[in-house]
Amino acid sequence: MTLSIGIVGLPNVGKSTLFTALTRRGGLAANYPFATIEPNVGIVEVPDARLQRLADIVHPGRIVPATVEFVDIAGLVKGANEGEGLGNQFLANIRETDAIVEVVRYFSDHDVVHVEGTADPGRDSETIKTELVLADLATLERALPRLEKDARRDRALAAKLDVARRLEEWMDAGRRARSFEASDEEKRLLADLHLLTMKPLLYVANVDEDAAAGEPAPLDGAAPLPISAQVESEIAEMDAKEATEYLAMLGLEQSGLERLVTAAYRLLGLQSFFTAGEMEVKAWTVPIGARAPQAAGVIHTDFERGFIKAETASYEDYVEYGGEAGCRAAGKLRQEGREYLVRDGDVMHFKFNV
Ligand SMILES: Nc1nc2c(ncn2[C@@H]2O[C@H](COP(=O)(O)OP(=O)(O)OP(=O)(O)O)[C@@H](O)[C@H]2O)c(=O)[nH]1
Ligand SMILES: [Mg+2]
Repeated sequence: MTLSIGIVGLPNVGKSTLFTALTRRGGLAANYPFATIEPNVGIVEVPDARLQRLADIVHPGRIVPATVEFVDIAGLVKGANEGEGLGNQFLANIRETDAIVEVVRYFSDHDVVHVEGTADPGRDSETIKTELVLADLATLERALPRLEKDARRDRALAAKLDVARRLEEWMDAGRRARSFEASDEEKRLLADLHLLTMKPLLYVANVDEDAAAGEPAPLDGAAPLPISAQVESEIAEMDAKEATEYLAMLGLEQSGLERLVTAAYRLLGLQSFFTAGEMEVKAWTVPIGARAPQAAGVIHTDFERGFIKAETASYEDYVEYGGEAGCRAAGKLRQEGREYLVRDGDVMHFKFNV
């Protein structure tokens, strides 16, 4: 699975600068509002230092990191739902993403125009929230007549209609779908509406260089992740050693990409496990709480169907005992069955039969 993340925010807050730095792909960043019109889509390898350590042990033909897709769209302004700015039709490009990153301007460069005159993170994030809620309400309003019609024909759809109506009322008060009080079962009924405010949301505070290691004030009760898009675009041009030194000078241990991906994994309840063989060392992504056969299924459906067992070592043991043979000799290679709950960093070797 490739995790996909949509980037939203006001115009000129640094979305494309961040996107370009993250994807090193040359998306458009420019000092005028609405620089981005067509959405930029970029796939990024998830940095994970553990992959290299594993490769040093097994000397594989290649290393295959997990990937994350970022989608950078046009900025939203107040009234976008009524066509202000470039309108909100670009939101369609992030309907299918797994999560939303909202870039909020905290940096203080007077040369960079702010669409409201001055940056005010609280007000700005409120504006975006309103526009996303209004976009979702429009989606609901389009869906309801059809649901009503279908529910008359098929009684099984009555529950869905009921929960959609209650959600509309909830959102009419300016609230996100995600905070809607409903059972998980009811929320599942709403999944095919792909509501934007139902998705997990992560705020990125685009801060000044010297605040990149700080703790920006919370937004709507959540702690934003401080990232300087400027710094990220500078380190995107550096080699690894230079980048590490520069980050250290700013009080940072990890790049914005690493911190952003870590935060997104945490937000979405995801973790990584590894396979390590002669052909490749590879990182895979599974939900926390996944059992061994489900992890096997991420690699191949046959692995899940014919699952027998998973020979598993923790990453730490794998490194300490120099690989699978060493772990086996030290009694650190576990034979795990169907009920095994995969842990972050597990190095797994699946036995299956099809
Ligand atoms: N000083 C400073 N300037 C920044 C930073 N991030 C972005 N900028 C500048 O802000 C301007 C807008 O950046 P973009 O990345 O194009 O902004 P955007 O959010 O994609 O804007 P739209 O596509 O118009 O919605 C550019 O001139 C950037 O150089 C930052 O962290 N610090
Ligand atoms: Mg842009």
